[in-house]
Amino acid sequence: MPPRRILVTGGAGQVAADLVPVLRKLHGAENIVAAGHETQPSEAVRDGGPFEYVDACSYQAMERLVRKYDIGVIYHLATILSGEGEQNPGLAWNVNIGSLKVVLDLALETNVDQVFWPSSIAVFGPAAPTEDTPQQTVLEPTTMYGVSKVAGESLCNYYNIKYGLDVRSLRYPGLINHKAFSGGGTSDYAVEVFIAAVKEGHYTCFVDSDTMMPMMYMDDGIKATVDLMAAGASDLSVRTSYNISALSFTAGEIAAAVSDKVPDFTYDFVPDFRQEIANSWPNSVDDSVARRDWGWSPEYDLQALVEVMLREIRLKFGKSN
Ligand code: AKB
Repeated sequence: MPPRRILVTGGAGQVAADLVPVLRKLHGAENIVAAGHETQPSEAVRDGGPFEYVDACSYQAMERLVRKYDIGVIYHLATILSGEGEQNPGLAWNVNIGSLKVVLDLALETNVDQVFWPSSIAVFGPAAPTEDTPQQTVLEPTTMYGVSKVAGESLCNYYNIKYGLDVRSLRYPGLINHKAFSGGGTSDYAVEVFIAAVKEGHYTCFVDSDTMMPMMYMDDGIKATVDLMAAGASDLSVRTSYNISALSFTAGEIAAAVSDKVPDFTYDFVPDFRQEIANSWPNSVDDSVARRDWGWSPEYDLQALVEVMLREIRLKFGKSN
């Protein structure tokens, strides 16, 4: 039997820039179809295997793609993030929920038998415990992004219970990477600080210095995604979405850690509308269920993350500071 072909939507996005090359290495480049909407993908994603443009909210367009490549697994990464979602709540709802419904329905109608969908720490709101937020707790988000992620988690769970569809999901923390930059997220300051330090020598952070949220180096996020998808179905006790955790630090702590390694780097804090979003999210989450069910554990601590990010960002922008 030839390997099942995999479709990755959101192919021009932050997670796909790292996930697609890993999947191509694992399963063969020709078996991984990346699909993006309008924005330019990274060169590696576009040139390293099949790439298509698609509107993931269009059932017909997605069906054409799934049938053309005889897709068996979908990583449905297309999403509008929290900051952009607060500025255009209608778009966030339509894209985040509309496209997920398309993917789940399409899976039932075609040969797709496994779906991955990213949720987020944004499912938690101010009513949830702030420290070590449990897997199961009150979900009352105050952003449209969070609302769409709670609804999406319930939809995934419903398709699993009602139709037996093998849908798997992670509540991603803020993901820190260097291959493609997200844009539109609230956790983006933890990436921007590296780019600004290397390119400009100064960063004005859009949240206060004592703002804390769960964060993770992208390699750990990709490992979690691949490991969850490879886990035995009978080991999984959660079909909404798993908490995963790696690091928690304040905006001031990450800026100081970068400043330790970049001479003359200066920074200040001028909060904008994203402060309120960040304030509504937890400081840390409890991922003991993911650890127990499928052996999740992260590898990167803050020091390792700062080292690799500075090395890669310097390489990317040809700087040696
Ligand atoms: C965002 O900031 O919107 C995302 C997330 C934490 O889900 N990176």
